[in-house]
Amino acid sequence: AGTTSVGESVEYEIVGIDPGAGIMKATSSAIEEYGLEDWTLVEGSGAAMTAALKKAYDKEEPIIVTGWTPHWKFAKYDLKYLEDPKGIFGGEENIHSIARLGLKDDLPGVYTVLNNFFWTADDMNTVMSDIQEGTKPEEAAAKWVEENTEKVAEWTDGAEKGNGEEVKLAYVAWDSEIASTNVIANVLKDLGYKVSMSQVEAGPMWTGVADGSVDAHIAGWLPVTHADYVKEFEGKFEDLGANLEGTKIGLVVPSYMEIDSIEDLK
Ligand code: PBE
Repeated sequence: AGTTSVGESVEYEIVGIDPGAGIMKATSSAIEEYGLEDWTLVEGSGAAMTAALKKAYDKEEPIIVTGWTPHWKFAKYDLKYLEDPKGIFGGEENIHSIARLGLKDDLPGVYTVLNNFFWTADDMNTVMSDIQEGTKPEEAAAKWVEENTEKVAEWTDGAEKGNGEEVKLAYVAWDSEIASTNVIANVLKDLGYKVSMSQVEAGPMWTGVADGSVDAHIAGWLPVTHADYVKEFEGKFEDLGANLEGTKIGLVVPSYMEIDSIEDLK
């Protein structure tokens, strides 16, 4: 440490992810609200962020990333959220399943599964960690589905079987959503639907459901993280409620860093 400030030690950079992510908007607000005008939020991707984190962590170097829970990085590394006394990043949130208008009539079986879909952070972590350790996403999803037949039976309860009808799911390449979307795709395929998963940015994911070119996404972080998208497309989608409760977003650092609050970045 000595005379080097935290800012100097990380070149006044916060390692971000894809620009459409809600956490990027929240971080920009935090930079403003905490008076961090010397700082830059670097755009990238979820994968680039975890790569940068690994690189720094292995050398015990300082790093500040945009982070969220559930995420495998908390099991793999010793990390902490920086306190956010101004509450810019919101509190605990839930992940919602979001359907296009008309899905209920057009594909009632799919609608029922998405409406019933509910799991825990532990469930998601199991799939995410498998993928992180090298299992292909579709295989990790298939394995979780095989090992959790009771839970899956609750989701498919009362759902009409498919006969090869096409279902279009959109998702963003965030580790949490790669896990969830692969699991739901697996369940719908088992039920007889032909599922396509398109990987897009957050904006197009919400737009696709709103204009009906996509049937659903299961990645609505609410009420705060995706508030702008909800506002923009209000009335053009159906919110099927939470599929996972107790998420969190914020600025994350390795525990070996001697700061505790976003205020310490000033
Ligand atoms: N995330 C993961 C997303 C939602 C899911 C926190 C990176 C976001 O910030 O929009």
